[in-house]
Amino acid sequence: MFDRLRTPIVMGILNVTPDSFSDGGKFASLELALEHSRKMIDEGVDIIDIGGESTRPGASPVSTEQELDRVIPVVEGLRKISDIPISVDTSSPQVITAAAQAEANLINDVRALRREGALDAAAASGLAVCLMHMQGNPETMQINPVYSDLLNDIKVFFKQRIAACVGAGIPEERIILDPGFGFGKTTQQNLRIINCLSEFKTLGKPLLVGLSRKSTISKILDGMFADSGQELIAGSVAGALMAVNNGASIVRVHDVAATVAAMAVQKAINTEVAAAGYVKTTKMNE
Ligand code: 7PJ
Repeated sequence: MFDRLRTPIVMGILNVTPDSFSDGGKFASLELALEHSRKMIDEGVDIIDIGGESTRPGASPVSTEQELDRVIPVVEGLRKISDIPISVDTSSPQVITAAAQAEANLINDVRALRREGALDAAAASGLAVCLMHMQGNPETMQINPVYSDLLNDIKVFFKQRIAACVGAGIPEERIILDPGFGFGKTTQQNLRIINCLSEFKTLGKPLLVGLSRKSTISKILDGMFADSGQELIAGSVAGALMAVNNGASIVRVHDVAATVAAMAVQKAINTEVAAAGYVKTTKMNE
């Protein structure tokens, strides 16, 4: 699905929850969701990740009905106006199936298809899947996370989930891995994951990293500035660049324009070629 795209890939976040991490539910209605999607497409986003369940620390679960109501109309609406690749951030088998029918391209599951029925739904959908590592669940995951060996524990988890996917009929080539920055990890563990990201490359799968505007970034910056919000964007962009230089193929971000620009400079330096190498193709349907 990604062959016509440049790498690294910028995944733009489209939250359709009333209590989203930083969007404050601003995109809760279809029109606003599509407007925000158009803006991200203009800014050069490669794939849009639509999520209807808040997985912020302490968040409580959402019903299947609610999630379907929030997510599917946005997938259908976006597919009508654009051929941009669409990812759906879900753990629910019903949402996976409906997302595939609505012509989504990727299932992004923070629970790595561990919910009952999710593996089979994902296999039947024929879509690519992103398997994210999370210790515990969103309600309790930030209460004293403990690992015997952080990187190895995550690697073992990835191997188990890859085996489960393959067993269910999901081809290896459709699997993306994500170490789950902020999901059952201390600040220091999050930093180590980014610093040692290349360790996960041995599994031979593309890596996705999401650190945009997360609390580890704000903790690093805490007290340095008056709180303008700008520093959280700059900090998130810096984190995304580090993730890419350490092997991430996909970065999941709120701030598309800033990330695309920063990555163009990063690529120019890495390749010693001044051209950003990014030719904007029209992704809007007329
Ligand atoms: C992630 C995610 C992440 C993947 C969220 C937030 C919290 N999916 N969904 N990776 N985070 N794959 O955006 O702050 O890190 S929700």
